[in-house]
Amino acid sequence: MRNPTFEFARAITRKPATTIAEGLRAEDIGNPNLDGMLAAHSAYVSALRSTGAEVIELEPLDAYPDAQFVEDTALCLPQGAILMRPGAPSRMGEVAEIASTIRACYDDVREIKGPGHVEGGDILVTGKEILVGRSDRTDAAGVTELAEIANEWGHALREVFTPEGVLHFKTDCSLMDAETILATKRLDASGCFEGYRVLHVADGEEAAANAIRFNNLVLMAAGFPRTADTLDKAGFEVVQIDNTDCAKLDGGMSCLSLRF
Ligand code: CIR
Repeated sequence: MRNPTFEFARAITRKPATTIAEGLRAEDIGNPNLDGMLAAHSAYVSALRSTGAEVIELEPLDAYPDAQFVEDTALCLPQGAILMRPGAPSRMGEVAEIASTIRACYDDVREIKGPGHVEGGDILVTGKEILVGRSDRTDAAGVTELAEIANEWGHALREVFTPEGVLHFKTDCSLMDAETILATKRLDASGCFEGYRVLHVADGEEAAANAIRFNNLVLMAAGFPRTADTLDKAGFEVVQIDNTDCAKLDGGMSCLSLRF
C-alpha cells in the first residue's frame, strides 16, 4: 500500500512570476534572477515527473511575487485538503488563486477561516502525526483551528515551535521516510523529534534541511555535499537542484510544491 507521507501520485507547482524581485525575505542578500529561477524550477518539476507523478503546473501570478511557494497555501491530506491562511499579509490572496485547482483535486476542501494564521511551511506530516510549528507566520489560533479539522479526519496534531529567526518549521527539517527526519541540530535540540530517527544536516549546511522525499527521490538544494553524503549513505537517492535564486527569498525544496 502507498505511504501517503512520501509516496505521491500528484504535485501542484506554480511558475515564478516576473515580479519575483518583490518577494518577501528576512534578509536582503540581493534580488533573485528570473532566468535562474525558471531554470531551477524546470529542473525541479522534471525531477518530480521522473518519479511517474503527474505535475500540475500553474501559471505565474505577477500580483503575488511569492506565489511559486505554493506549499504555504494548502495542506493536502489523504482525506481532503485544507486551505491555509498565511500570516504574511502580502500572501493572503494566493489562497483564493489556488483554491479552484485544489477543489478540482479533492471532494472535501476545508479552510482556515481565522482569525488565526497557518502557513503550510510550518506543517510536517509524518507517518504518525502532524507537527505544526508556531512561527512568525503560524499562530496559536491557527494551530487550534487546523487541529480541529485534522482530528476530525483522524490525525493527531502536535504543536511545536520554530526556532527564533527561522522562517518556517520545515525550513529546518524534512521527512525522509515514515520515521526518519532530516533536521538541523538546533531544531532537533528542542526535543520535538523524540521517538523518530533523526539525521542531522552537516554543521554549516543548515540550509540543506529543507528537502523533500518524493517517491523514490530526495530533492535537496545543491551545494551541501556533506549532507548529500549523509543521505546517500543512509540509502536515499538524492537529486540536487540549484536553489541559489529561491534561497534569496528564503525558499527551498518543500515550498515549491503541494504533494498528494
Ligand atoms: C516568504 O517569505 O513567504 C517567501 N519569500 C518564502 C516562502 C517559503 N515557503 C516555505 O518554505 N514553505
